[in-house]
Amino acid sequence: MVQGVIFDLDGVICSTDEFHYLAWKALADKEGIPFDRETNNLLRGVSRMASLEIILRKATRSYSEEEKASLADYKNELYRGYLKQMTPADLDPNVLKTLHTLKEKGVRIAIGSSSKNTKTILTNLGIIDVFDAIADGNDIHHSKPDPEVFLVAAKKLGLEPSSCIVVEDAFAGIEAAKRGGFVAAAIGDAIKDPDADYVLSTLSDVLSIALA
Ligand code: B16
Ligand code: MG
Repeated sequence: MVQGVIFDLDGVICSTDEFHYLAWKALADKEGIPFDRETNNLLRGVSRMASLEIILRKATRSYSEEEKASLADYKNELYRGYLKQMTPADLDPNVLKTLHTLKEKGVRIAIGSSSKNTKTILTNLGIIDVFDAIADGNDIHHSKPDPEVFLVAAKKLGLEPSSCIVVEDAFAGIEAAKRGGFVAAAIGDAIKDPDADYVLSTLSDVLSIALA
């Protein structure tokens, strides 16, 4: 029986994945590094520094650790600029309804995100108090595809991984869910992942799985 649902944030609860893309694109253009949507998809669920390393693979010169730290800060400042514009009006009503329905039916809900900006985003969207637990980039040492963030979320919920569904838009997130012993439901870019247990065309599709 499903007792909990752990939601990824960027690309699942909200469209901040597009802000990540725009900020990385601006950085790549500034440095003269090729960057497109395909490369951006490789960054889904991956930590900020690991994302930068992926982008720098196409650079024509090497970067010192100091330069890398400064580039990561530059990207985060651009990204946080986009986050400032977010309000509860940016939350899809379908998402909010799904969260409330799960809670009404006694299913515990959590966030499992690699992002260190998770709490800013949830606050701006007005849903920080909706979740029973939040595990984010500040709670972990290893980002997806390592299962750590989902294991922390399950622990905070007081549930076993096998009784929780993870909803993810990233291949790295589906891998993390499976490695952690969770049921993996894919949405967005991750629907192409053959390792997903379920495919969702919209977030409310998780209700028929969780409440079956
Ligand atoms: P930050 P998720 C991930 O969030 C994003 O998908 C990924 O693109 C980003 O690099 C990572 O968070 C770290 O984000 O720079 O805000 O700490 O998809 O796991 O919710
Ligand atoms: Mg995501």
